[in-house]
Amino acid sequence: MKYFYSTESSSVPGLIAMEEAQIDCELIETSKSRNVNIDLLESFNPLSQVGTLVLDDGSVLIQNLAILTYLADLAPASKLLPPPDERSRYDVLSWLAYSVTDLQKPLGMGFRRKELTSSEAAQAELLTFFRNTLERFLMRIERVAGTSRYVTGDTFTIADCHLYFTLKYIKALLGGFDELPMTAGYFERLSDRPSVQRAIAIKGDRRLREDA
Ligand SMILES: N[C@@H](CCC(=O)N[C@@H](CS)C(=O)NCC(=O)O)C(=O)O
Repeated sequence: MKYFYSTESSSVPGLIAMEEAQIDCELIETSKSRNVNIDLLESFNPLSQVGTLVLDDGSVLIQNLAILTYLADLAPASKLLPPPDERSRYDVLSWLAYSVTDLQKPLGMGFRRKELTSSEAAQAELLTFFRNTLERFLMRIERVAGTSRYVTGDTFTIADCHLYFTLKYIKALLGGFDELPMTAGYFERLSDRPSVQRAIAIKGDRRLREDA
């Protein structure tokens, strides 16, 4: 498999899942600002978005929801996603969908507010709107993170892989998690996870686990 990624982007959850499940993959770094591997990425994904996963049969998979589910199902022993006959599988998918939609969309719009309007007053109103929206949605995490290590219990899953990414940027947009102490603790637990630290340190083109 090949995985097109860029550092500090929504392709990081895929890297975390591969590190966690010890999946071998060729990693291809892309960068729009440095024009690295962009033409190559576009030849596989016309939207030119990362993560883009190219499977061994040459077919292409995009969207975190599908990529993370695929990676977890490749390595069931990793327990990143329970099997289809377990009810808890659908809780993990519910949390993953919440992260890629309810959280990631207002987050992205919050950061791009200057592209939505040139009026500084309107930008400030938009920032308040997106912050309020995110704080309301974050109550779902705040309610569970005080009683369990990860969002669906004590097992780290693909939902946590993605939530690490969204929470990192939500923290930057909100200016911290001062009003959300359980979410702050959960984000620290995610940040301390060795697979997360290895994933965020990945740079350049390389092969994961050549020795595997
Ligand atoms: N919904 C997609 C989002 C993918 C996405 O927006 N990727 C961004 C990086 S965070 C990207 O490649 N942006 C470059 C572009 O759109 O030109 C997913 O979950 O995979």
